[in-house]
Amino acid sequence: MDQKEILAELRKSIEEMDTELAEKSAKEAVNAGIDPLIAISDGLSKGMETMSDLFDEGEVFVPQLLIASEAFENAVSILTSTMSEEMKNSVSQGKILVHTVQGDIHDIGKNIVKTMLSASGFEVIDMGRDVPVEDVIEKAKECKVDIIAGSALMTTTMPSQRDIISLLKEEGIRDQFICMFGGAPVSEEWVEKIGADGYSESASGAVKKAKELMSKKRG
Ligand code: B12
Repeated sequence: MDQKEILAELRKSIEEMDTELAEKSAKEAVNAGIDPLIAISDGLSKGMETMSDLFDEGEVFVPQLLIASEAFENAVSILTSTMSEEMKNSVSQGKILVHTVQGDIHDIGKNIVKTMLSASGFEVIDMGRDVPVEDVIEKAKECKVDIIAGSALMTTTMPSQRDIISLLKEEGIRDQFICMFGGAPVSEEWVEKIGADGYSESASGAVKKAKELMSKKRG
């Protein structure tokens, strides 16, 4: 099988929620020497995009999304298992704290973003979901992260992203952290309105944005 066929199989495995196929094609990708990032962004993530669209159209439901995301994560751990040694020796792209905001337990998208960031060479600290604003700031200070990245999936929890910016300003440390936000209801306009630094509607876009903001920071 060539690269194109393996990528198509990875995509299909998520669209068909086939964990076995996802693992099998991830192993094939590793054996064929395909860059794990390409396998994730051009294979698995394409499948997840289809699933999200089908959900919006009422063709698939929550349990199917959960099975697809489990297949996604299993495949990613196979794809990235061979990377770890290489990654340890490479210069970190930056330290990034990811979380799902206070009051919000949706973490499928946040986990995909986390996976893509760490596969791209970022040092990722994952605080999980429903994380209080104060805890985010404390951890960011303690770990001296470069970027705070927060996911919100509900209109009712988006204000926590604004509260993070407000608290950073209150403490006089806003300029110490790059703040990036995302999640289905979040938009470029919202992120601009609350005075954050970056937004993306996708996980691969989040990596691109994080790299862009880091290179600005590093000059
Ligand atoms: C799966 C799901 C659940 C699962 C979550 C499982 C889990 N472990 O995450 C379960 C069943 C638990 C659940 C529960 C609830 N849910 Co729900 N859920 C969804 C659903 C169907 C899909 C979300 C999802 O995973 N999408 C797939 C991922 C891949 O997409 P994504 O998260 O958007 O992430 C992508 C981008 O946004 C971006 N991104 C994400 N995060 C970040 C972060 C950064 C920094 C960046 C740059 C980018 C980025 O990259 C990701 C990858 O491409 C949505 C519907 C929808 N269309 O969004 C409703 C939805 C979000 N849920 C909703 C609701 C209301 C609830 C409940 C309150 C239901 C209830 N009455 O109990 C509870 C929430 C409880 C709580 N306190 O959080 C509503 C929210 C409405 C609103 N107010 O805005 C939605 C929109 C459904 C609806 N149409 O009503 N839910």
